[in-house]
Amino acid sequence: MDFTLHHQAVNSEARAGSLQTGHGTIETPIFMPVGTAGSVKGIHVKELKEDIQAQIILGNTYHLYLRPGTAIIEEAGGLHRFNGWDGPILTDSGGYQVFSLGDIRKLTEEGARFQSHIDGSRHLFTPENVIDTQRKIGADIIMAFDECTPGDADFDYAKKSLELTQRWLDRCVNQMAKTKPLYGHNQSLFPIVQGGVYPQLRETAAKHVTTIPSDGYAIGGLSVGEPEADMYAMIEVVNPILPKEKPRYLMGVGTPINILEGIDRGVDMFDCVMPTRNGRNGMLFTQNGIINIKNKKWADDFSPVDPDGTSYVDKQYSKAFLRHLIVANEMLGAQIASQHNLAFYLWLVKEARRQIMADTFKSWKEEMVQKLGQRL
Ligand code: PRF
Repeated sequence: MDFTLHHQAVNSEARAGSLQTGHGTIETPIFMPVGTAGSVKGIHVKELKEDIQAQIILGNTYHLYLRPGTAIIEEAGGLHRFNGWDGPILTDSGGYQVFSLGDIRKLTEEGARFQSHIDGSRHLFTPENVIDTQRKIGADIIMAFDECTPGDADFDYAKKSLELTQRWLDRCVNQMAKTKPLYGHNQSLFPIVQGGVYPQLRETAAKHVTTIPSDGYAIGGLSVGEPEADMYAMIEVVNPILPKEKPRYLMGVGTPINILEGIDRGVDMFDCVMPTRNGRNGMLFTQNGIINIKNKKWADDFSPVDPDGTSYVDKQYSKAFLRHLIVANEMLGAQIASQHNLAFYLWLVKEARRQIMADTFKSWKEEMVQKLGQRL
């Protein structure tokens, strides 16, 4: 998997690159829509590709393993065949999803024991079987099995947690070496940097992952309840240590502003459920700020959903109609809002890339951050 850096911004760590995968090239910086159970909720593959212009989507090992189960996906010929998305796919390892289960999971040296959120059945994820499952799902990018350290962990907890993640990473690397792709395309393992909100631990973690030759590196354990300033500070500690010539992926982040701040600090890849989850709930992201479409003030606003938007839904439907759909809990409302938000996120990273290439990123970003924070 080759990563080419095309341009480095002036007075910013922002970069424009391209990442070649067995399912096509990804232009970075990029936002990756989340398809937890194999589908980006409410969005057809055709719309993802043609209207939203997604270049890579995410799947979750935890969810796919529990339902429909790995055997079905393998029988289908991998997730690409199963869901009809022929672009690149990244799967998260389950480290974060299991962590989110709270008191129905237990971490040991061996791995994570947990109960299914669906039927309460008991399971064990280990670094080895999580790699095997991701091999079978057939993701182009496979994530290492990690413990996502909670945002409020004290230093001792964060240190022990990081050390466990590091030992698990070594086991993931061994398992990758012992196994092969099943469907003819290459699969790359991305290690994950943990370390809580402690610069010293983040530095150790970043140095450790760079000893492992990889096609890319991820930053985890952020946007998990810590102050935003800590998140930015940790990115600033980690990125200068990670190799310049490899893509950097900030996991599970975030708002449009978080994404621009991440790009400014040298992050290349992002994912988040926010555009779809918040969209279903009536929150629309636009260039001029955030709209809560449920607000009474939109009830008789017959102007387009977003006159500046790039998706066809932005001009096809009015704010008043979309408000009506969301308030009435009509499923089309959730679909329109998700499609609008995803198209906006993809526009945002594409425009960021254009500004980087034109050496105008920094001033554009400052201006955008002002606008994006407004409530309309
Ligand atoms: N680890 C994994 N997936 C993740 C995270 C992590 O730390 C996060 C944290 N924001 C989101 N998704 N494996």
